[in-house]
Amino acid sequence: MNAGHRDDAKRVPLTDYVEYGPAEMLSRAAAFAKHLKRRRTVRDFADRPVDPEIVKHAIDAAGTAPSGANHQPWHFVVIQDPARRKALREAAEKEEKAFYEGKGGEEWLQALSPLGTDSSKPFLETAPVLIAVFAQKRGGEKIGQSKKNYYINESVGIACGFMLAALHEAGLVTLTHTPNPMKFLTEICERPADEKPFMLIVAGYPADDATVPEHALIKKTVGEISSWL
Ligand code: IYR
Repeated sequence: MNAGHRDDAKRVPLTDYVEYGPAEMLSRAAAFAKHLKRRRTVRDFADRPVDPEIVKHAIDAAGTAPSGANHQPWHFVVIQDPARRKALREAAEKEEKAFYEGKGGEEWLQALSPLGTDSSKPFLETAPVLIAVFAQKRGGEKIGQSKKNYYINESVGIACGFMLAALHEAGLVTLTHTPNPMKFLTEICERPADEKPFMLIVAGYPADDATVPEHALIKKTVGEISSWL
């Protein structure tokens, strides 16, 4: 009765939940927000290597994201091979050049202007971690299945958020990069044609002289981004 689920589907006890006392709960919530507020999108990367185990943990964290029907409609390609990275950079910079030379349209280019981005993407070759995220139209809760997937963008978006938080927690800086269009990733990453290239996540150590745009420090307040009815 009122359980919010049917009892005939096989269920197991919730054993992973830990309840904190009210004071600890509050301080954890505050500390987590404070920690995430220190995250910055960085475009100036050092070429220092990162332990691949850290990347594996970040993928593990991303893979815990909630997803439509628990189909986990994502695949992460860690691109290490220098030849692939060179090809990727060349393809991305070609698209970006067209974008910045006008294809993006006046309003979009004006919105980006305070970020100071342009078509040069050296980090695609120099940053130690480059992960291409793919969204799967078909799949299932197990590898090899080909059922229809649901809420694909929402699911993969949340997984990317988890991954960014995990990399930040490990002490790395990150960049979400979405070359537009990014169909070229399919071939470079050897993925099937029915998977959609979703996002590139770049991570590593910041360059010694790394800077971030002042514009990116403007954040809306809790009062501005929420209504309590
Ligand atoms: N993909 C381009 C343009 C770009 C678009 C948005 I929206 C940004 O927030 C940042 C950049 C690029 O990566 O330069």
